[in-house]
Amino acid sequence: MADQAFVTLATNDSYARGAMVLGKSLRNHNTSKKLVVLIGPQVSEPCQAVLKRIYDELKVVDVLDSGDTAHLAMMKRPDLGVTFTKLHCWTLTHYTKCVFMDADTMVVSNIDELFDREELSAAPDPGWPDCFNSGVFVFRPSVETHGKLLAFCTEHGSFDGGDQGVLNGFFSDWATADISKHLPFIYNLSSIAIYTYLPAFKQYGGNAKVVHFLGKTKPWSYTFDPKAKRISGNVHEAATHPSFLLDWWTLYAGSIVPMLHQQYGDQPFHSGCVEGESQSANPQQELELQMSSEERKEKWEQGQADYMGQDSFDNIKRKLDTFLK
Ligand SMILES: *[C@@H]1O[C@H](CO)[C@@H](O)[C@H](O)[C@H]1NC(C)=O
Ligand SMILES: *[C@@H]1O[C@H](CO)[C@@H](O)[C@H](O)[C@H]1NC(C)=O
Ligand SMILES: *[C@@H]1O[C@H](CO)[C@@H](O)[C@H](O)[C@H]1NC(C)=O
Ligand SMILES: [Mn+2]
Repeated sequence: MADQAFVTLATNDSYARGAMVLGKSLRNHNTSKKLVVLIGPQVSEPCQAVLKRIYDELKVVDVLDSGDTAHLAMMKRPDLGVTFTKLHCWTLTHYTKCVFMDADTMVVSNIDELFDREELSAAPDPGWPDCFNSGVFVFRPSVETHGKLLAFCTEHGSFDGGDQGVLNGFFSDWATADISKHLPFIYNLSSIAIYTYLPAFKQYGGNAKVVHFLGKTKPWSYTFDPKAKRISGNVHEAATHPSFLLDWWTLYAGSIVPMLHQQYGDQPFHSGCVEGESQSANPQQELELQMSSEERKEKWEQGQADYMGQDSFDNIKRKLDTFLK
C-alpha cells in the first residue's frame, strides 16, 4: 500500500547502522509498506547512500534550521532536541498511516498487520506497564497533531526527558481507553524481559516479532568476527540478548557491510567487523571470558542468568560432571 509506511529515525552514523539493519529486516520479511528514514544532518554521505538503497524515502530533518514552530519549540526546550526530531514523523502527511520503529529494533517476522491498528497503538513498557513504550507505535500523520504535540512539549516538557514521556503525556488515555491500542508484548520483546520472566519467554518467546535492543550498549557498539560468528565487547549487556544480537550482526555483516564498502570506496570506515587474528590478540574481550564470577553471581541472584550462554544447561552439566568425577 503506497499510503502506508514504516518510519524510523537516525540522528548519526551509529544509529544509521541500526536503521540499515531494521530496514533490511523489514525487506527480508517481505513488507508491502513503504520504508521512510528520517535523518539528522550529521549522517554522513556514504551512510545516506546506503540508507537510500534500503529505504524508499530519506528525509533530512534539521529542527534547528527549520525556522518554523518546531524551531520555536526547540528554542524553549533545547533539552528535547532529539524528541522534536522524532515528532517530525507526524508531518509525513503523504501517508495516511504509519508505524514508527526505533533504530535499535529489528523485526523477526512480517508485522504488516500492525497497520490494522489505530493511532496511538503501542506495547506496554515492561518497566511501567501503564505507560506505552515509544520504540514501536502506530500513528496517523497530521499537521494538526504535530502542532499540538509541539505545544504540549513546550508547555509540559517530558517527564522522562525524552519522547516516551512526551507521547505518554499527550496520549494519556492509552492505558484505559481502548484495549485494541495495546499491542501484544511480543512487539516490544526486550531482551531484558527474556530474563525477568523466563517462563513466559519459553511459552511465548517463539512468537517474537520485534526485538528491541534496550540499554546503553547498542548492537553496533560491539565488534563481530564474521568467520567465527563471535561477538565481543561489553559482556554485561551482551549476556542479556545473545541470540538476537547474533542475528543482528549476521544481517549487518552479510548485507549491510558490503554496501558500506561500496559507498565508502577507498575511504576507511569503522564497520565493527574484525578479522580472526585481532580477536585472539585480545582474548579478554571475548564474550564468555569477560564477566567476573562475582558479577555472574550477582546476575544469578537477580534472576538474570545467562541461560543461553555461559549458564546454559550444557555448561552447568559439564561443571557438575567435573565435580562428580
Ligand atoms: C547518536 O545519536 C544518539 C541518539 O540521538 C545518541 O544517544 C548518541 O550518543 C549519538 N552517538 C554519537 C556517536 O554521536
Ligand atoms: C519473501 O518473498 C520471497 C519471494 O516471493 C520468498 O522467496 C521468501 O521466502 C519470502 N520471505 C519470507 C520471510 O516470507
Ligand atoms: C520495551 O521494553 C523496555 C523495557 O524492557 C522499555 O524500556 C522500552 O521502552 C520498550 N519498548 C517498546 C517499543 O515497547
Ligand atoms: Mn530504543
